[in-house]
Amino acid sequence: MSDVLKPKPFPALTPAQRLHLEIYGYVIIENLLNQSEIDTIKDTLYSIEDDFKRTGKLPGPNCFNTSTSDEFFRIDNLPHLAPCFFDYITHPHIVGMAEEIIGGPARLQQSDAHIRRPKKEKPLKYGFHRGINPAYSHYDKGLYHFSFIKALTNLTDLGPDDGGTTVIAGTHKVPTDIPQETIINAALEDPSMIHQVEAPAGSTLLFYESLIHAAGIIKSDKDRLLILGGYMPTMFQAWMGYDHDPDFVKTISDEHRALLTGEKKFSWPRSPRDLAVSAEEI
Ligand SMILES: O=C(O)CCC(=O)C(=O)O
Repeated sequence: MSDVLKPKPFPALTPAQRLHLEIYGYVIIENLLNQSEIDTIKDTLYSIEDDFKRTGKLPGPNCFNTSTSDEFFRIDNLPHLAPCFFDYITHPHIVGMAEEIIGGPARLQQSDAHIRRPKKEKPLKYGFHRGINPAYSHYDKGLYHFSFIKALTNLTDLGPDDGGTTVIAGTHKVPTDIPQETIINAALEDPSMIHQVEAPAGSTLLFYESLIHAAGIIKSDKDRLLILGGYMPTMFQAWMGYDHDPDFVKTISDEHRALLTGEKKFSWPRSPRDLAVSAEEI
């Protein structure tokens, strides 16, 4: 486990990546994790699932399962459960990107890791949803900043049949005045608006949580594993059930603790980037 937060790049996104996110509501950063990081997270996740199936026990305090079915195993609230989870959630590149989009210091709001397997039952439908109203946004230096950003990294290679995360491009700015079902039905009429992640293992999908998105539909016979962190400005609460583990945060650096607890709250210096500025070398 890495003890101190290494310098976060600023800006963390290239101008092209930042513009892609602005327009489509998401951007894919290929190969953010290396093979050894990917393998360690995958092994940890499979072993948590194996232990749960054998003993019915969770891997530690202050965590929970959103699903334990054969087709979808998900463990929630990760930082204290394994060093590889902590290293992902605090990864300087990921936190740097999150802060660039939020527009100031971030706190961890949510964290979870998933194993998805092909569904036996057909027909299959997308479970499109969004987690937060697009209204929680502001503009700074002409760029759209948002209060809830997710970094979702696929831990398996994703081809067209492997069920990568699927989004309705550009819906991050479509207000809730239009019912979600209406937006989804309109998009389904023209599949060019529905974008699905295809990327090598270790690639990170960065997206505004107001973007309408879904797990993709697995048509191959492969498992799909992922890990994700959700980040918000420090003055926001953690999502229900994702509060930090009080014993664990006593063991980490001040900077890491601040990221997990949001303890700086309203002490929130703004840091807008300029679109023309190149990304800092990582
Ligand atoms: O499984 C996925 O790719 C999407 C995960 C998801 O829906 C979410 O993070 O809200």
